[in-house]
Amino acid sequence: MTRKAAWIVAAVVLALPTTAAGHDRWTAPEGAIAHQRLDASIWKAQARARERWRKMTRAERRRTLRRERRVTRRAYARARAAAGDPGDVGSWEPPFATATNYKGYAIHAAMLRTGKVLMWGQEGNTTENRTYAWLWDPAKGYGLDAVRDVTPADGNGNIPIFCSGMSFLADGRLLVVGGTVARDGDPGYHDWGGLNRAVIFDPETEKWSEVPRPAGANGRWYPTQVLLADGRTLVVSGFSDDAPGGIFNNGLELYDPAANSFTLLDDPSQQRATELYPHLIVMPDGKVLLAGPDTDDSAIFDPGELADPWTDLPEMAISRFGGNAVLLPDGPDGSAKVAAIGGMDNQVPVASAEMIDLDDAAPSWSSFPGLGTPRWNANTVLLPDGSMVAIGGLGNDGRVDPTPDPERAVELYDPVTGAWQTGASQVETRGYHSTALLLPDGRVLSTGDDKNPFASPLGQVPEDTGEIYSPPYLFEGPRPVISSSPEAVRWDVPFAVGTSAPVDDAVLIAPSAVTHANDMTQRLVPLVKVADDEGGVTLQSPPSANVAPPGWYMLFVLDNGVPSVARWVRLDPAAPAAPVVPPPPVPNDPGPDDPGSVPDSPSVEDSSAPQLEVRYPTRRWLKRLRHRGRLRVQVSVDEDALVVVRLLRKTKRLARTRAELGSGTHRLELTPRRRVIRWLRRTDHPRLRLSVFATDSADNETVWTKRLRR
Ligand SMILES: [Cu+2]
Repeated sequence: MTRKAAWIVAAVVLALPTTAAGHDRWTAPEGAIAHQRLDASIWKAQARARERWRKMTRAERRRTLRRERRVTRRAYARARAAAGDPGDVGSWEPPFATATNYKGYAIHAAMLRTGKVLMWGQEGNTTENRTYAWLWDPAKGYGLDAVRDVTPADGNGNIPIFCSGMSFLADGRLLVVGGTVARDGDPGYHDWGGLNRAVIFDPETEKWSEVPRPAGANGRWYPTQVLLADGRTLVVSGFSDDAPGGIFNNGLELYDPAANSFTLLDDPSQQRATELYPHLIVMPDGKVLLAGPDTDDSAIFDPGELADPWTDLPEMAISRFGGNAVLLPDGPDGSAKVAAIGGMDNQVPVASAEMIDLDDAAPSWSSFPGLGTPRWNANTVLLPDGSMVAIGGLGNDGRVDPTPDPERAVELYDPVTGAWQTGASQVETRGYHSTALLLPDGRVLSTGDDKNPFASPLGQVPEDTGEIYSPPYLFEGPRPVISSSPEAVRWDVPFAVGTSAPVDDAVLIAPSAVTHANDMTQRLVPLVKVADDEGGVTLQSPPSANVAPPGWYMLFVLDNGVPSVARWVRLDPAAPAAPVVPPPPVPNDPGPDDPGSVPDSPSVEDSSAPQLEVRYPTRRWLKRLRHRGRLRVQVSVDEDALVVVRLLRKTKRLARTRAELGSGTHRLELTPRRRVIRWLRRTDHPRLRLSVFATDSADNETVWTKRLRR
């Protein structure tokens, strides 16, 4: 950056006191100073703990670890005993080590399409400016045996990529731009400076490669990246490498994977001064929404108008540094709704949230249901059933606080009720520099936090740990299984997926690449079900790369809200034109290929009524109706029959569904009207009855009826 540009930036920083100007500066300069003091106190305590650890004999280290693990086990047992029904609050597994001996903590975490999780942070057992990176392979279990060192290095040594930007390329490789070239207090620096390098991690080879930086490029510390619909990556914000540190790099960059090169967008009309780690999300029209964290970080970037790409939107209500921005799941045509959740405003952690809907005629930020507890540096993870979970964060201003805190309990957002509900508690604090992401098996990994070792119950373990959360849907009955799926599909085409049982929903979820409460990649796209096939479903891929940018996604199918384990599917313009799709079966139609068969005709001798079997969620029927607004009923008949299912209150019919069914097992769905659902939500003990009539073609009828109990 030129000296003039730096001067302009400095002027902007002075003019706008809410613009961050340092690693731990969020708001006013006084606050920045206070925070640096706090940060220094943590580092000093960490340095003392490291020194103690270094001086210990092997036996002493073993004893300390044993003691810490014992206390952790007890804390875990206590948390588990205190938690409610896992079907309501979910459930945590005990912490497991991912890095030890102060090697590092997961400031960054990325879910790779190989099923492994790539993590990295600042190397902790040295005073040098170094990164430690590692791969956790969940298939190998938990703990250090399942972890492999993949620290990036070249001929000149370690590449300090911590505090960089991170996002996936269309082929599944992870692009990492920037990092830390100088820390606050390093020679010549009184604030942080960004690394002027970029690297790519290939999940296939599990190796890093370096991308050349163009002439005139500068460093980036705390930048954000976003993959565009055309496969290029936009890079925004961060501190440059210029001494003495703390100088914003306000130019943008575009990375083009075909040329493996960056283009600088440095023109004043293209530049934008944002808070560090701004939130950037591709919208259904292909433009990029800037959604915080500062109030004036509210704008649209148009990649089709690079000469003058920015259009301001109305400001957010409050500043949300360390808050989350989540693209709220909407229909298969994409979502233009983004929620900004929690964060820190004027040094005060907040529970509130706000949202914007770009489909509105005049979009502006309005209120969104707030969390139950203030959180900054939490992570909010999208779940396959369209709900989300807020994990960790801090409710205080970041001081070392060893006492258990309410932020250790997750909060679950239900889009049907539009409310957050407190869930189960984890054992460790996951605050500043913590990460969380969805695993392909539907569980959620929570890891990191730079207050280690103080985050653990005894505060003495030189380890980073992970904890895994199982959301309530994993306790609600059998999971559907995906038996087959294409590896790659184009946009807007039908594709067949083999499943173990009929399924009602399917979603694609883009894997997370997350750091500093900023998930730069997660996105949930519901899919249209085109047809139920024999042994599976036909789904329609997302309509465009704006709705679902190119790359690898986790495909989940859901049965009554219970997700399968995901299969990896790539959205790729070069995918085979039309994946094999079986024709939708027509019940009772012998088809043109079967001229020998004759249609069943009603038999005059038929005097036996259909055999009827009915199953429904006996324990959860009311919850299903209240939350999902519908109830699935499984009906088995031994001959062709007209089946009518009714939900009754005394003699009043609340819902009905009818279908002509062939011999076999079928699923039917009851969807009462909205006012019935509202009534159910406010009635503790609704007295309802479920009745099923099956009538065959000779008018023989079987009736099944059951009083529903809570
Ligand atoms: Cu940081």
